Amino acid sequence: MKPQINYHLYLVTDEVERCRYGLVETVKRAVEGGVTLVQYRSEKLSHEEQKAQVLPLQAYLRSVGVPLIINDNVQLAVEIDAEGIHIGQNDMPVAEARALIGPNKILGLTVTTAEQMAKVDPTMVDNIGCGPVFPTITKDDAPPPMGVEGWAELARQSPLPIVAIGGLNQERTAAIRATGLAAGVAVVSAICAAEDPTQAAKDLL
Ligand code: TZP
Repeated sequence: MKPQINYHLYLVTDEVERCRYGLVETVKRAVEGGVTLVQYRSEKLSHEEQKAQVLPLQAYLRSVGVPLIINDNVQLAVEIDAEGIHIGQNDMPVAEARALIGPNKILGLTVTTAEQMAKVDPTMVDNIGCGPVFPTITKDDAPPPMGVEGWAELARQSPLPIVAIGGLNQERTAAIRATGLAAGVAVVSAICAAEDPTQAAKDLL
């Protein structure tokens, strides 16, 4: 059975050196504030380094029943039996990713244009990550920000639950939620770089 996912407050982790209290402790504090889903994302580390980092994180998340999604590294997700993966348009084709993870895992896909949205196959994909809504310092190769209206336009065309990402803070998250179109919001720095990740999470609920 596919896990039931609550996308309301989706924490995406940054490289550990940018998590103020280290990876597991930062995530722990954030979950205490209400994070509902966690994605492990590392752009720099080798497979083995990622695995060494993610296993203690997975152990903690399992203990509290919060699902773990792995960004890009489908093989890692399969190896550690994570709840799902998130891939971009330039990663492997969704059908291939779905075949590797099987029918009972969550597959998230990044969409940034109407053309990409029109091609989404809801029989393969479970959720859409869409952004950056605002400028972000976290993703080097991010396309230009689309703004809340641009995001809402894509969200109206989404055949699946859609999550907003990119430069989101308390006020901007409220603007996204006010559209009534978001299954959730995803943040990196608003939580990972916060002095108090628990309070930061609470402020984004
Ligand atoms: N994809 C689009 S923007 C982004 C990703 C992974 C980074 C979002 O990070 P932040 O710090 O919440 O702007």
